[in-house]
Amino acid sequence: MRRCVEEAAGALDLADIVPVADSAEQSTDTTMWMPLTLEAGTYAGPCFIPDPETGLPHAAMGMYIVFTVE
Ligand SMILES: [Cu+2]
Repeated sequence: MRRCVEEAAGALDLADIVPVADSAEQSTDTTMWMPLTLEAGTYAGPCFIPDPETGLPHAAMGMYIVFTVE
């Protein structure tokens, strides 16, 4: 499983992933702002809430963002 994930991520070493923040669940159609002070680097913001029909985390359905702090 880990090998498949690494290949899909383009040789991303999962050991390099460091959690920096998390959030509580929120209601549908709401917005949450999370003030963070981040060091330069590349970050990912995935949603791990499961879809009620498929059970897949929303991230597997495209609900994530990858961004860079310079
Ligand atoms: Cu979501």
